[in-house]
Amino acid sequence: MQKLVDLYDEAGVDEDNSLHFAPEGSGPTVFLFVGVNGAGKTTTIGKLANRLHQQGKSVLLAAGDTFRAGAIEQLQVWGERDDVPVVAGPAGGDPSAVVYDAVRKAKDENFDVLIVDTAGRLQNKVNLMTELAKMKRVIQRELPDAPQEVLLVVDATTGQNALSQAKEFNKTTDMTGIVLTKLDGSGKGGIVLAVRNELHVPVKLVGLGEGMDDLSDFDPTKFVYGLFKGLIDAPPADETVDDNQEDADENK
Ligand SMILES: Nc1nc2c(ncn2[C@@H]2O[C@H](COP(=O)(O)OP(=O)(O)OP(=O)(O)O)[C@@H](O)[C@H]2O)c(=O)[nH]1
Ligand SMILES: [Mg+2]
Repeated sequence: MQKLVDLYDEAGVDEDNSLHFAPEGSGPTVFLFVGVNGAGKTTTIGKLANRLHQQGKSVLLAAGDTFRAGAIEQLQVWGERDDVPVVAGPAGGDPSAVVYDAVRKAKDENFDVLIVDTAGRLQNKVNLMTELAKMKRVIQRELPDAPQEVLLVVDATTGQNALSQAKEFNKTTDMTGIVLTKLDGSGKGGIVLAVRNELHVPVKLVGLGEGMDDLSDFDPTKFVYGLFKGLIDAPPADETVDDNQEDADENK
């Protein structure tokens, strides 16, 4: 088992799993979330905003999914829950205009972090990729060092399809990290190993449920054990059981 963890570690030598922020005093940090519909972008944004807000950072959300019915309201509900403001435009409106307004507000009002939600689906895939590239340009025009992270959200239960998704998104958005969601479900996310080996993009966050606190930093060791659980019979925790057994034996 340790060998598997070592293999994983070797594949990720010099891998940086941490989220990158703008240096103190150099303007807001921007995180852009991308991924197919249903992957968990909006939910992850809600959880991450809560975490950052709890850490004392001022957080602003941008409702860049103007396409799917109810998407703006979904982000606004998270904003209320997290107690962070949300910049939104009209349903069906131009997502880049919303992003522009949000970046201006984040700059003018000195927010620490701006998190941008995007659509998982537009009229077609080409439109989606064009729109994402445009949003990124709008951000960069106002803040040359942003976005500090472009995070691809991947549903751990989607298997092989996740790899083609990742390649597609990577072409236009140059992602900096992966968020692996729904690890609480039956999917173990083995596909992430493939994504990482082919695209060399680290997993930075994992989603473990639908609740506010169900977000965790990525821990490669735990992840590998999770993947192969059931194939091996001696996870490290068993040592404790053995100790107890010895005690029980001594007490006989
Ligand atoms: N069990 C579980 N469910 C999750 C997790 N993350 C998201 N979900 C659920 O997955 C569904 C889709 O999540 P969303 O956040 O709306 O996904 P999205 O990527 O924003 O989707 P679109 O807005 O349609 O592009 C929701 O029902 C979420 O509650 C997770 O880590 N675990
Ligand atoms: Mg969404």
